[in-house]
Amino acid sequence: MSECGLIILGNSGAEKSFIANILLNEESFVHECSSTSVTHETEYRDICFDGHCYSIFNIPGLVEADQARIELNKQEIYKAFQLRPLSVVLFVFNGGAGGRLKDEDIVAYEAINSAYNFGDASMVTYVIIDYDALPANRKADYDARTAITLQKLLNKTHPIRVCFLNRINDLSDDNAKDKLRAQLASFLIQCSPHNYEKHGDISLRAEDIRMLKQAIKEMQDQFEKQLVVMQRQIEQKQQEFDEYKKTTREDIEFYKGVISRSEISESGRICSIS
Ligand SMILES: Nc1nc2c(ncn2[C@@H]2O[C@H](COP(=O)(O)OP(=O)(O)OP(=O)(O)O)[C@@H](O)[C@H]2O)c(=O)[nH]1
Ligand SMILES: [Mg+2]
Repeated sequence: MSECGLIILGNSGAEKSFIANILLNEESFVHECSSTSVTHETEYRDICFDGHCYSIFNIPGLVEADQARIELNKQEIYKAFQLRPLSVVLFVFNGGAGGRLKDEDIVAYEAINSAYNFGDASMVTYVIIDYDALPANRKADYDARTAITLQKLLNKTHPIRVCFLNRINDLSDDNAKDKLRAQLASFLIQCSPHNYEKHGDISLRAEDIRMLKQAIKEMQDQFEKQLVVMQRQIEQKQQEFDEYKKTTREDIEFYKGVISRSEISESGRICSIS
């Protein structure tokens, strides 16, 4: 059994279950294009690759329109941390229309952060930005701008570690899935697990969501203006991303091999938590 969790958080539709399945190289968890939330109960599966073992959790999103559902979602999120306090937490943000970060995603992050105190250290929060509506040939400095904006919106003084994923257009394209898996795996290997203690409850009330989203929107609008005078910082950051992409290109080939050889552990069936 794996002692270390891989807790994938984010809102409904952020593609959490899809990402978990890509890592597992199997359609283990249900993922659907749906106007309502798909995952409602926390479940997990163990996986080992390259000597690293994790319990990958499939967890509901947090934000929903009604309070009763939010309360249920909170409980499902607690379960994952109770079962595997030592975890790597990946928070999935979507690059929404026009490439802007979704206000709702920041609201969800802050609410969960209020319970688990992700803190400021770059080691604690690992972020996946899943490009939703964006073309692969987006603006050259998009990654840097987005990472810097996110750092600001999440109120971190240290840079956060971000993995940018491209959307796969054809879900039957196994090669594209292999590439995505390798990209995720090489990012994951660099993420150190942290012991998460619950300091309080996840703080989110349905009636406050609209106001919270508006506050984030205003912050994002304001910061967009500041970015104009941050060109040098953006260029530097983009260089870092470009360098990283170059060095991970070989890793992608490496992980393709490692993961295809790896075996899901005996206890690798889906475990539901009641
Ligand atoms: N074509 C394509 N579809 C994707 C991609 N990533 C995710 N999807 C689809 O997006 C939809 C939503 O993803 P899910 O993984 O179900 O989202 P979730 O975050 O688990 O959502 P909840 O379970 O409601 O919390 C699913 O239909 C996925 O198959 C991609 O790269 N390409
Ligand atoms: Mg899901």
